[in-house]
Amino acid sequence: MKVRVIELPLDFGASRRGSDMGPSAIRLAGLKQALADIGHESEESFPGIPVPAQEYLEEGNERYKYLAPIAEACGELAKRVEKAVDDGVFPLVLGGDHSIAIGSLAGLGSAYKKRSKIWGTLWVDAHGDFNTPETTPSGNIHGMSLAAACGYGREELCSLHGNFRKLDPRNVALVGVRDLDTFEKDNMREAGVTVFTMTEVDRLGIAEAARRIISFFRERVDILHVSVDMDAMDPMIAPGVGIPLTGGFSYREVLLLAEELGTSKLLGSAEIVEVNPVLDVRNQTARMAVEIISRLLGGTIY
Ligand code: HAR
Ligand code: MN
Ligand code: MN
Ligand code: MN
Repeated sequence: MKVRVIELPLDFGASRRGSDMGPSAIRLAGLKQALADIGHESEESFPGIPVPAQEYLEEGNERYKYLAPIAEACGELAKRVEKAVDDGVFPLVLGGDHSIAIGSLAGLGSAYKKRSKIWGTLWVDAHGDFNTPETTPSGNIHGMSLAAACGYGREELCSLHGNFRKLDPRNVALVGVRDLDTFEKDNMREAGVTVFTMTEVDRLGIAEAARRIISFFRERVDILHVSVDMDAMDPMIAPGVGIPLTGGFSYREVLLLAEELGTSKLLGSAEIVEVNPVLDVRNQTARMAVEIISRLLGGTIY
């Protein structure tokens, strides 16, 4: 299979800067070779998507900071993701902070709509990213991206790349979740997304949780996107993220989940976000990202 790597080095959807260096850290950690090792040819989406530097931008409204430049960059990302699906290659999106998912999900929504395919998203994250400008405690758009794709939030984000709801929230599951804002929970309940909290993973064990996640999608969708926020991992294995939060996935848990997804034949695209080299230790988090990508794309130990 041919993998097209699409990078969006944008970090102003979050407060902690530095995730704009994520894509180059992931490349440096050996992404191309890791893909080749499991038999995938890869190509880059060239030239890169232009992203202005935060220092030269106006923050804009404090309830949705940097909305205009985020919408612009995500619009370009949406085009490229849709084109990758049209070209029959596997879109692998590298962030950047999680606001970039607005672009990925818009591109996928549009690509699958014209094929009449039912698609879903697994959101691997410590957070829900289901705030709206009304509920956000921070004004940071990376905490609103999943909501926007499901049609909740600012028009500029919800109608990006086409005036329709990109993703049906009933076809969304989140896993790794351990930090939700009070009103964000209300948004999620109203939308009807399915949440596998960290508590649930503890109760079931990761093997059973992975089985349930995969059957959830098998029963509902033709094709699955996975969006991996590296803060879903425990900071012991992924310290280089904007918001490290204790109690995340262990090394073996996340690789088991990724491997089960990789062998499920459901995956049509993937995205890795929030690798922050400024906060990392010897590129450990980027290396972890490469291991996760390798499993998601079918890599196994033996
Ligand atoms: N819920 C908080 C907010 O909306 C924090 C969101 C953090 N998001 C990410 N991506 N790091 O998941 O501001
Ligand atoms: Mn996130
Ligand atoms: Mn997160
Ligand atoms: Mn973050």
